[in-house]
Amino acid sequence: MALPVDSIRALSDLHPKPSNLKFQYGTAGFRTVAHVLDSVLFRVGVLAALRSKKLDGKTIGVMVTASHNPEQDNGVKLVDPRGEMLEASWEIHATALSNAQTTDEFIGELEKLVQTSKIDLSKPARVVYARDTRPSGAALVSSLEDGIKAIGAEGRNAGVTTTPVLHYLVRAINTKGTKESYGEDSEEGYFLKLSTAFKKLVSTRQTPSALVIDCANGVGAPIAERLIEYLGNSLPLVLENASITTPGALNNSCGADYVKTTQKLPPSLAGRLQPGQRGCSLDGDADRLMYFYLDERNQFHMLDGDKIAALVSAFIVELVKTSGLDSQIKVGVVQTAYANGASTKYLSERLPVKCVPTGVKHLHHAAEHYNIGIYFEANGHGTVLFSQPTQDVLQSYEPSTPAQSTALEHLRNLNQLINQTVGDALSDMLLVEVVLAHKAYSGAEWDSLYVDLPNRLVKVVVADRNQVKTEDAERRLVSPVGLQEKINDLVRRYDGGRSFVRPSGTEDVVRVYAEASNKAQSDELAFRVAGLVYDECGGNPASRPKEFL
Ligand code: G16
Repeated sequence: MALPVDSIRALSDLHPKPSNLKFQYGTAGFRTVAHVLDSVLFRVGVLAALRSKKLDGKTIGVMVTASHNPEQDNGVKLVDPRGEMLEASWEIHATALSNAQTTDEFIGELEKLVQTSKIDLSKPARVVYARDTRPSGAALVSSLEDGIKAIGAEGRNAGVTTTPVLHYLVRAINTKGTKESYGEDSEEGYFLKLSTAFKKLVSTRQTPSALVIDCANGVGAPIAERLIEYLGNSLPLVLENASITTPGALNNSCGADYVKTTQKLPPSLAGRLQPGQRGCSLDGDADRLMYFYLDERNQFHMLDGDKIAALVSAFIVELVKTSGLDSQIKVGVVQTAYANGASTKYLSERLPVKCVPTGVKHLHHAAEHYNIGIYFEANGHGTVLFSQPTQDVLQSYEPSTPAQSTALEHLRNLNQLINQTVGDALSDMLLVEVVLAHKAYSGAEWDSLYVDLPNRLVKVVVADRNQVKTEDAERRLVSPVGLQEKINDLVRRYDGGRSFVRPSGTEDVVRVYAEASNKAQSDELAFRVAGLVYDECGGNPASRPKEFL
């Protein structure tokens, strides 16, 4: 069987590639200003279908979102059959297809891919897709649908939903009717799975006080709204920043990325969050989570992905031990270089910790090496993975005391509560609430597990971010040559100083992270390193922050 070239040609001509642009499938798929993405979406539709054929008709997911990016951006990422990110070797195919200049070149690239990857075109192709609330989403989805149609694949539109729900659906569809069934393949199935497990886990605990959720004016709002119906009164939730139709509101001075990068309360929550009350922020597609609270002096305190990792790890390690399974189940944590030094110290004293490059796919794969692998990026993106053998052990294990039996039951329910396909802000939020309820912790008590080293994250716009190359899980620069030595010289002058530089995978910038033993020093170090990057990498004068001067 051959490619349906005529139909691909006819529809591809309706989605020409902008001639002057080069696309790249990066950390989180394709991501850039929305108005240039039409051809990319069409081609992703065709590619997703080929990926499905390659995997014997398994359903492939496509999510149209630009997550924490501003509203004018959009993007698209592919989801492999178990709900995980697209296999790395196919990222190259995605980039190649997106950059074919003409329809003929595109068809040539497709034929090459079919040959080199030995794709049996007679296999069925199935794609499930969804989008977030961005105004550009509907048109991009229709370009994607043209791609799916052009190659004759079967498409299922999952509508407007969160990235984690789409990942859930992909896994649920592909495991339906098997021993590894992940749940009903519908949004209802997702809500039921999470809420049922949550209610069981907190059934013996007091109902917590209300939690405020900053929905980033994104798709987390309608999905959290529906989750409330399923949770009933087991967890009182107050939704803020839920204006999904207000132009320009998405991720604007709110959301998880705003909280993490500014280390401030979103201004819209001033007066809405009471001292002592817990609050959390989702990002634009609800796969990141940031917690916070105000102390009695109205001071803001952030509880980021590192704090979530610390809270959750301690709880899981304790449950494994109490259940009597500690000789069979090894728990480990995965972080990136962004993890606060104090969190790494706290965690390493308790369990194995590994550092990998930024990006969920790296953390996810590393976490799969543990029986229970906990991974969180400092930006609030993360989850917990229970390996299949571990899930089998949890099912078959026979506890010998009531305490063991309770701990085992909690572990089984956590396995249901946690969306293990990808970081999921709402599932992670329920997980945090479970631990807080069990520990009877306030935000302040949770925060006191360890004290963060002051830190600062800065962006630098440079001529070409791809000139910046790193090694050792992004902790050391190899290019531009000589820059790392200059950074080392600076870092040495700061007490407790640490800094690293890496190119962003989602924005056209270079990121600089620095920490030191006090706030003024971490800020100064970050800006001085940013100044070095600016000078050595051809910084864009328009973007030169005044702090560098
Ligand atoms: C994406 C990835 C995250 C990663 C982030 C880094 O996040 O999914 O794992 O931490 O990009 O972005 P950058 O490379 O720009 O620093 P998201 O939430 O935007 O999909």
